[in-house]
Amino acid sequence: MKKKAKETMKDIKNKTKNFCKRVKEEHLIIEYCKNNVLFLTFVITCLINSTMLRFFTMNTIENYLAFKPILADVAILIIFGSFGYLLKPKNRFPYYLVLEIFFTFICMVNSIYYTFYTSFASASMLSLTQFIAPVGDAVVENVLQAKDLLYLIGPILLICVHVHLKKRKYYRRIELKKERKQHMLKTLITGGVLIVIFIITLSSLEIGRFAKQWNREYIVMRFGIYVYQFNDVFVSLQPKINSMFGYDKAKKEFTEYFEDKKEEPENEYTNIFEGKNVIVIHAESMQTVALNRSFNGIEVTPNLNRLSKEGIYFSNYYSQVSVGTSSDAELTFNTSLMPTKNGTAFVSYFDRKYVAMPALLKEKGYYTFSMHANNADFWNRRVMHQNLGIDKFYSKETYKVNKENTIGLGLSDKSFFEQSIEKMKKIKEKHDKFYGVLITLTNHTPFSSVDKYDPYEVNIKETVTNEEGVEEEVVYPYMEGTKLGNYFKSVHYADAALGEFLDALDKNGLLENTVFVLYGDHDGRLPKKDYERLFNYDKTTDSILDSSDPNYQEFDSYQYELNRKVPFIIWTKDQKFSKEITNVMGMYDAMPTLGNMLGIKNPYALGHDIFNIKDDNIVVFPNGNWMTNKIYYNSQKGEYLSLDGDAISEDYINEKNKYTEKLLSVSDNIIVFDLLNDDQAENDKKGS
Ligand code: GP9
Ligand code: MN
Repeated sequence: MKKKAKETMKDIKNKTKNFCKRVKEEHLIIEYCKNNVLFLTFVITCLINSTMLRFFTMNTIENYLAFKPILADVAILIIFGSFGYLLKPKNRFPYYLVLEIFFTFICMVNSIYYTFYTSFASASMLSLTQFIAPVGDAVVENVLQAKDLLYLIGPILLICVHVHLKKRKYYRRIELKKERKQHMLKTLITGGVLIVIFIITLSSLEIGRFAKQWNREYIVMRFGIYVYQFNDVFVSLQPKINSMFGYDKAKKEFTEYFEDKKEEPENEYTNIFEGKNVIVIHAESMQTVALNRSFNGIEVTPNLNRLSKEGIYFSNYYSQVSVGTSSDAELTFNTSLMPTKNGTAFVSYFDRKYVAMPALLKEKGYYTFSMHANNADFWNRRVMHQNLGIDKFYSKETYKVNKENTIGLGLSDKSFFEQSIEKMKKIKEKHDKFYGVLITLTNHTPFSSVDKYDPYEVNIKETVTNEEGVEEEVVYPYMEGTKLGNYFKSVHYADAALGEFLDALDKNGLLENTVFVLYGDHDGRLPKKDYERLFNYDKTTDSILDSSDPNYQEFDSYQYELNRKVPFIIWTKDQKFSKEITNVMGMYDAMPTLGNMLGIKNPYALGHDIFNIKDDNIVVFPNGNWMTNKIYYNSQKGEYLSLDGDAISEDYINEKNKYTEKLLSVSDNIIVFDLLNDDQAENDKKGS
């Protein structure tokens, strides 16, 4: 057996050696180039175009040295080009010209689009003419630049090569049908092999992002513009395909659900903030675990702690995000709907009708705005914020971002807040009431920019008296060097930025007649083992306590889920509520609860006003898990953790499971089948 394998290896070696020798001696490469001029011109010019596009758009060293997009581009071009060999030589030019124009078009459109939007074009945006039309003229006037025309060199070169070949009677060659087929197959296989090599080099993160397709720059940088664009068409068509089947059933279920749903009654909080300005902080990855926690006597979040003590603090509040993370949090907070089962609402279903908090406040005369110092196309916010009823989205292009004020993903929170205050002062001058949401950025995974903030130590320091009677400081590393430790440092920075922001708001009179709201958008996706260290640290051994130790605190997958909760705080400068709400609550309960205070109602809310539902509340998660004050139920495993130690009946679980399934289905159908649009149209008809 071993001998046979050895012989085969030897055989392959010899064959390769002979082939290389032939290539050298018979000038096979030169021969190949001579015989495939048109095909090669097509591949090379299109490759130059796609590389040029990446150079002109994402101007970073990382991008210059990127090999993967080149591999992907070459593979795609070879595969498309291979079919040209099925045609007779004289008919190939039109085929390659059409392809060349098509690929050049992709590069040009993206080049122009990038100048305007700092992102890449998406087929899904074709249906967005109502949002894009107003900027159409501006594109021609201000955006079309000389570099966008450079891509035309590709087709021009192809035409020149064709004219030259024609003169040299290149097309008069006779090729048999069988030969042509063989040629095509060989070329196609080469392209296929390159694709396989490319796929092997991909990481799971790259594959995951490719499937979601929202981080467009990332995908173009790894997969090249051509693969990006084909995938984009596929992803853009998905919502259309999903909404083609099952409309009647969805509509029936929807109607029944809302017929059965009881209207929220009024309570002591109804309209208490009617007419007040609203400032909402979407706090990136802010988790409740950081609140009321100290290291060496210094609080991680002194400002949030103060707000939570003075305001209304919902201390058992859970984010309900799916793959859409930040954008899902925005969706659920503002509409009381759940994230979609497939794709994300912000990216795949941006053209649906939503009943959202900003839009309802707009109807009451509010000016609505959002501020976030990242690219406006990130999570498709440019489009979705408008759809949710936001008058103006102040995105990255309205902020001064440079090396000095950048931390991690982009503009530091401190600089973001400083610059936002200036914008808010102007807004206040012009509008008598406003609703504004500020989306922070610094406290974003991987929390590794620790050297960029003021030092905050997450170790344990103790003063001990040594044998000679001298006092000494002993340091135990505790959370230093762990991801969770870095997270606390990052949160400490985010909290300090928030504190400065509150001071500046106060100084500028922006806290008068204003409700200040803060929510953590989702957890920081921190390692379980770091929590185990946090709760079970044994400083004498610098390790985790043994599970047999009486002080050992169990931290299993349920504890992990429970720890993912995020803060939700409603605070005003002049009214001290000092109230903690401990009933479990989901992001989808924010709109009914806060809406009731502001005097707005969303008849299609899936959550509840916590002051009405109280102890009876249920938090449904997108994966089908759910929790109440009594239990956390894991639907994948069909197991649960009792939270109050009481036995749970099967009926209780069955009933809640049914509720969860119905709610998730209704929510998804509302978005996929655009049911709010239809329902409103029907109501309008009835009214007229
Ligand atoms: C991006 C920021 C982070 O602009 O909001 O998004 P996330 O990665 O948390 O979804
Ligand atoms: Mn986020």
